[in-house]
Amino acid sequence: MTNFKEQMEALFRKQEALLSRKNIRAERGNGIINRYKYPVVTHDHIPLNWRYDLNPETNPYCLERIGMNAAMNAGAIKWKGKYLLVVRVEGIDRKSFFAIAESPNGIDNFRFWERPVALPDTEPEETNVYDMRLTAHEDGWIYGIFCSERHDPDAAPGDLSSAIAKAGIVRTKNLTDWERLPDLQSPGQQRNVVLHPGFINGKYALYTRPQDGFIEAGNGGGIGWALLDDITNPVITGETIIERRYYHTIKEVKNGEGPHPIKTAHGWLHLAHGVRGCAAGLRYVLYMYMTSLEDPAKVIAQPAGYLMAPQGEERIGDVSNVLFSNGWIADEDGRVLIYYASSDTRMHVAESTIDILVDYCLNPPTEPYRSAASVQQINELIDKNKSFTQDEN
Ligand code: M1P
Repeated sequence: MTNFKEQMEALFRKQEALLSRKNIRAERGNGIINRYKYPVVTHDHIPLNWRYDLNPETNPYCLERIGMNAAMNAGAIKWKGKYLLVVRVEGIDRKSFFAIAESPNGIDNFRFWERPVALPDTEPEETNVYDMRLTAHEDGWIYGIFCSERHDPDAAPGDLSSAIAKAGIVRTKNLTDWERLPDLQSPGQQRNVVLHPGFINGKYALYTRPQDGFIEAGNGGGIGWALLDDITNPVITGETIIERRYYHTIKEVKNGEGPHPIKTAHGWLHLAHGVRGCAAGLRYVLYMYMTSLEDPAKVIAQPAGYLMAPQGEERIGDVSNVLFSNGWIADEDGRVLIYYASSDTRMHVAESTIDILVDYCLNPPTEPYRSAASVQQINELIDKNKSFTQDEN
């Protein structure tokens, strides 16, 4: 016979050890970002009372009743001095939902609020929701834009995979009560839609990712930019591609804006994901670019290649070889915390500063597009380093 009390106490003890574990800065890598050793939120962080029936009468074998599969792709915001992640929690039933986890320092001790986020359920066809980007907008609201997914009503009989991706929009003043606005209306499908924090010529501004189908970006050439007169009637009438995909780069197949950009004295810092194909499937990496302060749709810096790619245990998970970020926090002291998910499974944090990220964006060579040009870039650096190198062969 199960000793319910003992087993339950052991589960709570084990979880408390995980939640209170101090995170450790990993060894210095390339100087641009520093990873932390332990994932910050995983499915094991999900409160036990969301998963277990705690009553021994109705759960005599002490079994988990509602299983959790992953905790990933979190939006982020600093709010009332605390570091909050709006985590995409995925149950074992494949459905995602949002739940807020809070930390006192941004790098460890993340604990979920009492209940998951209850989004207003206004869209009867909506099957799945995920990847919320949070924006504290100049208008005083905190907006959350997320992917709202449903089965394609025009799918052929028996085709249960074709789906439609739309951008759902909610807003809140307290992160507890959410008002749902109409979904973004756009000519094609949309994922990775992000609200710019300020008005642009009196309009709301969106980073978009137009796509032909549910998976393929197709003719949607990259990250787009669209202005809205009224966020409560969000209709895209014109969209310009500002950050393009290119052949034989890290963003050949797809790219998408991460969190909303961070304002600096030198321009807006952007974090995005780039996707390329390989024999193992799609490979998702994180990269950066900068846009002009005066015109956030004008790209002014594009360091070549990726900022971060999956490494170690990050490489493996439900969808392996993926790093994805839709949340970062710029602290008052210049620190930047980059929250990223690995392989659609768990959340991590990496640390940098505004100054370092600006330097990283403005100084490395830009994309060479050809091997011969890459060699030339390396030779130029070797030449520049001549007087600093002791042994010249
Ligand atoms: O599985 C990797 C990612 O795939 C999608 O991103 P994108 O639309 O850019 O291809 C999303 O489903 C995302 O949630 C997921 O992490």
